[in-house]
Amino acid sequence: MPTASTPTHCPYCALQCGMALSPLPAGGVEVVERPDFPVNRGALCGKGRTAPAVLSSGVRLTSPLVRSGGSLVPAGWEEALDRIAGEFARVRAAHGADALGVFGGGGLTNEKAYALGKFARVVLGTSQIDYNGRFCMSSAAAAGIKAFGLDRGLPFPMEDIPRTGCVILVGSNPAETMPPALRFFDELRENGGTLIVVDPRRTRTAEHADLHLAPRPGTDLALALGLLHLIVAEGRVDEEYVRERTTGWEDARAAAMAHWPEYVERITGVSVPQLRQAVRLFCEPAAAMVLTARGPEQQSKGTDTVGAWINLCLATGRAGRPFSGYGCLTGQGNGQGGREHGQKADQLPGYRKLDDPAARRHVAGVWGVDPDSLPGPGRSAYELLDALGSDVRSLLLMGSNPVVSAPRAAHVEERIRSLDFLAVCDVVLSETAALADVVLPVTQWAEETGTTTSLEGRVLLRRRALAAPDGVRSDLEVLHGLAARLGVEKGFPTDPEEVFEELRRASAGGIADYSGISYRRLAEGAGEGVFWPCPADPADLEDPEATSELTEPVDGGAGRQDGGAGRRERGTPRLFLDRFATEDGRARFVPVSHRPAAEEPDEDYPVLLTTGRVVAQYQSGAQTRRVDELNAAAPGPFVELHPRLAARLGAAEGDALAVVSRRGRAVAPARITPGIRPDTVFMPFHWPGEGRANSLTNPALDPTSRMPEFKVCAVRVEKAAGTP
Ligand SMILES: Nc1nc2c(c(=O)[nH]1)N[C@H]1C(S)=C(S)[C@@H](COP(=O)(O)OP(=O)(O)OC[C@H]3O[C@@H](n4cnc5c(=O)[nH]c(N)nc54)[C@H](O)[C@@H]3O)O[C@H]1N2
Ligand SMILES: Nc1nc2c(c(=O)[nH]1)N[C@H]1C(S)=C(S)[C@@H](COP(=O)(O)OP(=O)(O)OC[C@H]3O[C@@H](n4cnc5c(=O)[nH]c(N)nc54)[C@H](O)[C@@H]3O)O[C@H]1N2
Ligand code: SF4
Ligand SMILES: [Mo]
Repeated sequence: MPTASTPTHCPYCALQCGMALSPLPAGGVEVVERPDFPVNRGALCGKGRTAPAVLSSGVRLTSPLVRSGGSLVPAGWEEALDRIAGEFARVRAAHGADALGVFGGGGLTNEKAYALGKFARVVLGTSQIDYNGRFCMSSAAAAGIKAFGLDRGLPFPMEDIPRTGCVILVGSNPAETMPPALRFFDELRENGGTLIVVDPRRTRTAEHADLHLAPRPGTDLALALGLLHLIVAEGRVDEEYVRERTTGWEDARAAAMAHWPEYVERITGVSVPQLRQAVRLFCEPAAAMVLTARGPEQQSKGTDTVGAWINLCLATGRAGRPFSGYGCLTGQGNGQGGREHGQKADQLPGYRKLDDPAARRHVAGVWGVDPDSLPGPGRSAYELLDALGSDVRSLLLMGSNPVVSAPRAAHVEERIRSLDFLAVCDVVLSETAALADVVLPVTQWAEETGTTTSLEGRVLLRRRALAAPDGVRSDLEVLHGLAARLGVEKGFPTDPEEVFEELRRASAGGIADYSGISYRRLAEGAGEGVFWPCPADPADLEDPEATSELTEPVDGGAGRQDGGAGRRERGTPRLFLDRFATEDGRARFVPVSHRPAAEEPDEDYPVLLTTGRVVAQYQSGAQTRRVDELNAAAPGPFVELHPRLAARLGAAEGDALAVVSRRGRAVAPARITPGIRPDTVFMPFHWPGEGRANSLTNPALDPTSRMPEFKVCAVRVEKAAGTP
């Protein structure tokens, strides 16, 4: 094992901050700064700084567990793997391959996500695979593909943010969710640019803004349409750009013109003067950006909502030009790569479509199987969870904790309990792992090598820095062992680099083309990574057969960019500068109109609930709730509410509040702040049990992305007996 410090990246969010791990004399590692990595320049949030705490044996699983007589008891690896393979074979024989389900995660490395998708299609033969990224950025991805022909969260590096004139940050709270990224917005303002934050709460991010718009949750679509209406009315459309680089403007324009500013004010609660001010700040500088995160995306109309914000960029000529554009701030550590290589229900590696015959032929060729043997597209994440125990009888879960993080969680928990068989691979005994029949303890970020793709589309190498404890195996070893037991001896290597080499070939010629990226190249220099698409350099590939295929142009689509010599080293940091990734190279406007949330307040449920995050906890909290320092900073759930609503309830700070929706009830202490809209309460979703926010949330799905409506539902708030 290395004795010097090993450069790597944080295990948590999509910023993928650079850090180094240094061995400690008494064993284990400590985090040291890596100022050479350009995105965070050494800065880390508390989660990244304390990440090694989850490596210690006190908090993690170090032995497989097998259910016996109602409880989970330690077992050997052979027994545990035999049991899973045996159950999967039995269920498949009795109910068919689609009775087997697989649920993955956006935190898994590219190698794991790729191997998991291949395992489902080739070994199990099931179409029933999806992953938690569906709950994350799927609406932005769908809107990006519609408009630009390609989904890469940010089409430019973060370092471009301080060089634009104005950023509208819609439903994104980087002060809590990506603290080192706040620097880019502060630098923007130091350079004379402006920041507009759109959030129903005056967040710590909004404190950094020049203008804070606080719309009613679930009304971002109307807000964007109102702004576009004003842009047209004030003659601020970039007619030449619209003519030369886009299609579909007339329909989008007509839809926007139906959204009068006064009408939009009534829907959103954002005043007409504020709308006008936002238009002025956005349109006056030479360049501007719109960045969205989960606020506008996690809605049952998230795809249309993001489409409306993209329309705003297109009408004003702010896409595919230097320091301008639309971007989505992807969330999980490998949220970007995790959606490119095949763990999504409708997808094959390289961001290929499972229902595209040419894509099936290419990938089946790399996998050495008959294209006709590949199943078709399966169900989306919530639909898959909802089908557990009925159509889907046996599940393999890797990298998610849906008992805490899925919408309508009590129902999802009940579905999980009704499974014939559940196998979970995790590093800790998560709330979902605790329900499993077999739990497999796996290695973590610092103990294994692998690649992730950050929110910028930057492929990065995480390196093994210490040995894993005895009794623990990697996810790749698990898949290898299960495949062998199910009769597939070859094609599931345990060496991550070998998996990556296959992924390169499988992705070649696809939209997310990684064929020109190698571990060697990723390890070069300061480890700044390579931006996809990065088609292969023929000299790089050993296999001359593959070379001719790999050097074909990137399906004419990806939109050649700041190419030239730099391209081979860094890939493609900036997309769309010459053309968009559509067939005709033009961006497409989408005609969209306002519609209400799936559940609007009424007499019985008069208040809006929205949900999100706090800085010290990560997601379902499975990892961060096991770190003392983070628990001290964020010990439990709370209900954020406005003083006026608190007064109406007769509630004081810290009083136990019961929040009740049509799906369930949650109890947590009141946190009173004038920064939130009086018609809205906010709960973070990091905790299980009584304070579980997802007991309340609405699984209404976006028709295109199948994203659930985490960001708005109707609730009743009452004082609960006792103190929580
Ligand atoms: N500390 C921490 N950091 C994280 C994570 C974590 O769990 N904890 N998770 C990572 C992941 S996977 C993700 S996806 C990202 C998420 O990163 P963000 O999107 O920044 O996080 P959220 O808190 O979910 O939502 C952002 C904001 O949306 C606002 N909002 C709620 N409803 C609406 C609405 O209807 N419209 C608008 N415009 N805004 C609304 C909320 O008030 C909130 O401030 O964070 C990543 N980073
Ligand atoms: N109400 C509400 N709910 C939400 C959201 C919201 O804003 N509001 N946001 C949604 C979003 S954006 C997301 S991304 C989801 C996330 O929610 P989850 O999918 O539950 O995400 P995590 O809590 O990160 O779960 C990851 C699990 O995998 C384990 N793990 C970590 N690394 C590995 C690995 O390498 N291998 C294996 N096998 N396991 C590993 C962790 O210990 C943990 O148990 O939550 C969604 N739920
Ligand atoms: S901002 Fe994200 S990547 Fe950076 S240290 Fe924090 S959790 Fe890790
Ligand atoms: Mo996410």
